[in-house]
Amino acid sequence: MEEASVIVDVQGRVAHLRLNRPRTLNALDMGMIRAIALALAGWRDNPVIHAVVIEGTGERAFCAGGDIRAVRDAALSGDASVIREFFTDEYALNAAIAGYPKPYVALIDGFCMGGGIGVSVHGQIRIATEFAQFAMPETAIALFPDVGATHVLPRLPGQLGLFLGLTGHRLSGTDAVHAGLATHYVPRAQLPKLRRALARDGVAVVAGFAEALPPFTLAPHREAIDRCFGHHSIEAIEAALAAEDTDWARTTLATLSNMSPSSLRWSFDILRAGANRTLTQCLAAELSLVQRVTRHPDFAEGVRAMVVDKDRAPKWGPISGP
Ligand code: QUE
Repeated sequence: MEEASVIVDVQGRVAHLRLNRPRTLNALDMGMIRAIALALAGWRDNPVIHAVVIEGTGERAFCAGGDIRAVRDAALSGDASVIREFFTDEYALNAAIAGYPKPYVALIDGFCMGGGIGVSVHGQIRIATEFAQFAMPETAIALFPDVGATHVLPRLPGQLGLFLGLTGHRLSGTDAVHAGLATHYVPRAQLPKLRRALARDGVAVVAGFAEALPPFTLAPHREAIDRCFGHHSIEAIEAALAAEDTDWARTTLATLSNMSPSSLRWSFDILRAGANRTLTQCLAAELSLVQRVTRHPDFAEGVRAMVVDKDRAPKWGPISGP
């Protein structure tokens, strides 16, 4: 029998979900999304279960994203219903996690990107180790920060969320706590002990495992981030970065120049709009936008360059709407 892509088991008072596609860095496919949603629904009103813990198998990833290759294949063959169903189920899962009536704990010990952010950040407790790497890298494949990121990112301090969502900047575990994407920093070596304590005593034990943080590595750039990313358009942000005359600003401008110029614009617009929307409204707007952008030629080209051929040299088209 094929091994389960989500391993489900109950240890003491705590139910565990383990994302189990380590060869694809636990990227979420349709079967995994449905398995997580079904398990959560079953535990919701089960009085034996006091909390849910989600983690990834393998050493490298919590969850590196979604099955974006399948989405590209569906887009290229004109199969709109596959795309609609995938994102409808994924975003419904993100909403179910946000509204879950019991503590939901993500143990993030490796890559946590895209869809991985969506199955962790909406939960009450997000524990990051020294091997965690958080990012929303969608502008590199001409998508946009989705899975509820249009609600989460605009609520981070200052313009930090817009910076993260447009550049795809990777945050370490401790930086993710500083930014507000994670809630606690716990070293990998402590995870076995933490799992046992969770099963025995519940989520109250988490605070006792959390360790002090080194300084935020973006602290020296926080003012420049707010100054440059506070503008009203991508052109104005790029002009502000060009005027800074620092290595950080030159690197950031170079990063933006690799992204789909169309994607930067629709990502900017939906991230700004998300500041004034509820999570439900954000997910509805994302579901509408994702069905349009996955038909844009930049999306198939971006996934080709970053995921399929891995040449990292996308040939973007001229700026156009989704
Ligand atoms: C930007 C992205 C994604 C990406 C690479 C980028 C993304 C995504 C994946 C991914 C990772 C592992 C897999 C997979 C897809 O890569 O969103 O199928 O096994 O899901 O540069 O946004």
